[in-house]
Parts: sequence; C-alpha cells; structure tokens
Amino acid sequence: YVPETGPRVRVNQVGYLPDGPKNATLVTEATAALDWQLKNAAGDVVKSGRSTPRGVDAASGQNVHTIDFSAHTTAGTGYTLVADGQTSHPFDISATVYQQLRSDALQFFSIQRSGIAIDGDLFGEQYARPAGHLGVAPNKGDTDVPCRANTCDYRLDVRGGWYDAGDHGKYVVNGGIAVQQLMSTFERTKTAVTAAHGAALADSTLRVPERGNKVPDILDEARWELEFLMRMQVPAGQPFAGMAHHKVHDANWTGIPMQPQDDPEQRELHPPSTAATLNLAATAAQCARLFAPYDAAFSAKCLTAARTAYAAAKANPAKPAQDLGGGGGGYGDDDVSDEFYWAAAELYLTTGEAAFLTDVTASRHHTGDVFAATGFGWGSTAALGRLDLATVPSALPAADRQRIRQSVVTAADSYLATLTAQAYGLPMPGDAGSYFWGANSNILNNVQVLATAFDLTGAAKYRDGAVQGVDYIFGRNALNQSYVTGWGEKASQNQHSRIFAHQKDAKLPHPPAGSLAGGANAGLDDPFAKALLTGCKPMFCYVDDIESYATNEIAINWNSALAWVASFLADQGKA
Ligand code: 9MR
Repeated sequence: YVPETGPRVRVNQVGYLPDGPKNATLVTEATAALDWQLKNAAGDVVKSGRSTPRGVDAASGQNVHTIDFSAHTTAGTGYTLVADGQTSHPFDISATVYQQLRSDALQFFSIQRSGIAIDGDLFGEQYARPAGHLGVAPNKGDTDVPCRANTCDYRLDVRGGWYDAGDHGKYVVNGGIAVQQLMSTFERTKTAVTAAHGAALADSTLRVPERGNKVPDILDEARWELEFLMRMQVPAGQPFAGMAHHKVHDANWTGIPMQPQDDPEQRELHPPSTAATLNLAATAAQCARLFAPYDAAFSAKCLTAARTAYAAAKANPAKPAQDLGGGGGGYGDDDVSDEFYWAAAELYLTTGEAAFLTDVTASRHHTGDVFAATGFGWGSTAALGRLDLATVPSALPAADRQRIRQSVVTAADSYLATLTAQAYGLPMPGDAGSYFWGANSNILNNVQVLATAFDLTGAAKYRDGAVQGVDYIFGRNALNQSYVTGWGEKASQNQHSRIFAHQKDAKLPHPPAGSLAGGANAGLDDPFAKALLTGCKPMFCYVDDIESYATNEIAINWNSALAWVASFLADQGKA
C-alpha cells in the first residue's frame, strides 16, 4: 500500500507566525543542497535559498533536506514553497494563524458531552443531538448504574462528563488528565501571561452552553467533567468509600455509527481503583483553587472530594483496575506512584498544608526525572504535578522551587535537542518505539513542556521550539497530513467515532474542526491498520479511515493536549 502524499515539499499547512521559526522538509533523491523559493500568492519569489541535506530520516525512511525560511517575516496568505520542481501546499504567514484554534480545540469537549442535548445553534446543526445516557429508551442510562458482576451492591447516578473517545465509555483515569489540561490552560493565564491574553479565556469567549454566567467558559467546560468525576466516588458507608470507580461503560461493544441516545447497552460501573481515586483527588484539588473566586460552594465541594479521595487512596494504595472486560477500554495502570505525587502536589498547591508537602517531598518523583523523551500521558502523570509545582504560586522552599523550575528547563533543552535532530522538526525521537497509540498527544505534551520553559524563562529558543514543534501535527510529516480536522489543506476527517461517522453514513458529520487524530502508530494495534499497513515505516503507520481506532481515533486526553498548546500558540500571535 503506497499512500498518495502529494507535493514533496512538506510545510505546516496552517501556517507560520511572522516572528516565529519557519521550517519545511523536502523529500528528494538529491544528496547535495538544492535551491528553494518562497512565493507569495501572486507567484512572485519573495525569498530564496539553499536546502540543508539531512540524509535518511529514521522515522520515515526518506532521504530528506530541511529548508529554513524564518528570515521572511512579511505576513500574507497563499504562500507556497518551491523546491526540486515541487510546490508545497499553500500556507499563511500571520500573527493570527492560530487564533481560532484555541476555541476549535475546546469545542471538541462541548460536543463530546454526555447527558446534555448538543445545541445546533452553538455548534452547527450537523452536531445537534438529544442528550445521551439519561435513561431515556433505548438508553439504559447513566442515571442509575449497577456495578459490573456484583462488585458492589449499590447503584450510582454517574450522568454527565465527556465520552472518552470514539466509544461511549467514561474513564476516570483519562478524564483526569484531560480535565487537568483544560484547567491548566486556564491557570496559565493567571500565572504566565498578561491579562489581555487571559481575557481570551474569559466568560463568553467559547462556544459553551453556560456562556454568559460570569465564569470563564473553559472552567464551565471543566466543571462538566469534574461533576461527573465526583459522581464516580464510592459513597460513604460502602466498602472502599471515598475511592473512585475506575470507569463506566457499555456491557458490550456497540457498532459504528451509534449515536449516544440510541445506545441500547446496559451501562456498568467497574470497581474502584487507586489510580482513578488519585485522578479524582488531583483534579478536584485543582478545581477547588480555580473555582474559589467564582463559586465558593463548588470549590468547597471539590476540596472535600479531593481530601476524601486522597485519604481513601492512602488507605488502599495498591488497588489496581480489575479488567472485567465488556464494551470498553482497560486503562489499567499498575504504577500509581506518579498519581500519588500529582495528587499530593495539587492538594499542597491548593491548601498549603504541610502534610501534603511532606508527601510530595517523600515521593521518588520529587527529584526523579518525570519528563520522558516520549512524553507524559494518562498512565504517567508525574509531569502534571511537576509542571504545576513549577508554575502555580506556593510557599515551596525557594531551593525546591528553583530545582523544580530547572527540571522543566532541562527537559525542554532535551526536547529542543530532539526536534533539532529530527528532519521533520518534531520533539519526539525517531525510533519505532516513539510512534505508539495516541502519540500525537505525547508530541503535544512535549510542546507543552517547551512552552512552559518559555513561560518560566522568557528565552526565545523555547518559544521557537514550541512553535516549530507543532509543524509535524499540521502537515510537515511523511504523509503530508494535518492531524487536526478542519486545519490544513489535507487534514484528518474520518476519525474513529460512533458519533461523527460521516464515512459510514453521509448524513452524519465529520468530527468538528479542531479534533486531533491519535496519529502514526507503528504497533498497528487494530486489524484494519494491520491489514493495510504492515511493514510501514513508523511515520507512515497511519490511515485516515474510521476503522483504524489505533491510528485514527479521537480522544479527550489527546484534544486536551491540543487545547493547551493551541491556547499558548494563540497567545504568541498576539504578542
Ligand atoms: O489511549 C489509550 C492508549 O494509550 C492505549 O494504548 C490503548 C489500548 O489500551 O487504549 C487507548 O485508549 C482507548 C480506550 O481504551 C477506550 N476509548 C478509546 C481510547 C483511545 O483509543
């Protein structure tokens, strides 16, 4: 199978910031430097130069050159880059190139909501649908859910939250990292950027149903998930009280398409786990400090849930998720030391209490390297705690704070070295082991670390690294493919989703603009990808087909990475 990959000059199809780095990758047989020309929309050559041969790129297997046209800073639309007889897809150079991405990346969450009707006036008629999983036939509903295989003898109302991905499951460990990144997108506006930038996330800036309620819209969106996470807590008086159920999902897998309101399967609560409990503790603690100025009662409710969950996790420090099967993903995580560190960090940042600082300090993650080359994710969350300890004001001892901040900068230096070594400019190593299920989000999480290093130091190299780091996501890659729906000349649009299943039924929509695909996955972990792509070089192990859930799904924890980075990028354009 040889995919059609279009012109051999690979650019960020969305565009470039006028004062930002501008790099492209040329696929060619040539081993010596070649001429390139940058053309404006009228076809005039506005800049030219020579490419830099880079040899064979490990991740793609291609012989490539890089082209650096950063010196051209004039804004305009419809630029193209020409080299080796090839003309790139068109792109813009503009300070506002990412402006709309912030709200597009965030609207994904509103449209993924469970338990509420999706309003066509807000999101477009094609996305309108009735509320799902509220117990209206044929739904069995999330309003009165029994435990799987009699693992408890109560039922819970766990309505609301976001559907995890292309399925209708709701998983506390993945909801945790996703809602954390949304809250941190907001919290960054309080610590790292000017009030003018913060205004971009104020009330009535996003397409959320709660707009106009005097609460920043992104916090409204986070609250939809936080309320669900708190409903997943085991009630007082029950075994494992205070812990969180690991997940709720269908008893059996459903087919595609399947609108939430049409899902006939029994919903089931799965047993509580330490990992889920600590996700609840961490995010509810962050909730408490961020909602305090807006809703004291909700803030207090979050703090109580966080304290109760943390105590329950300490009382049950090694209760793994039991994989009982059924129609949902596993999300098992045997090592919860990182979740303990993250939860203790959030509770400390919110309360300032010494006991939580003691737990932070005692964790091996307090001094260990939490920034893996392949990025953090739902199963490795220590970086979330570290980034918040580095950025959120607290009474941390000065030497500790300094060391923590330095660890972010050191990690950013290593991601810079990686992206410089990659001819496609991404902050991810080039071996097959770096191309795994959902790795596009890990790439963006490494961009978040680069961006945070810029916020902490003001050093331009980190901003440039973060800005260049997204080129891969928007089309500067072996497939000449943007992984964000609606963004770029050739963008993913057939992601694996029961809701946005246009490929299966033309009456249904594609995913909304701003939806990130999981991305190239050398593991080929689904039958469709395996049949089509066996033997692929890592960067080619992707197909924009609804059947390929292991390369082309959408997921809340992937879009949350995009949302954080999109907000950072939008801010850079306004500087
Ligand atoms: O994102 C998850 C990825 O890290 C795992 O390798 C994979 C297999 O366990 O599962 C992914 O999560 C899926 C979840 O289990 C069910 N909903 C869809 C998620 C994204 O594909």
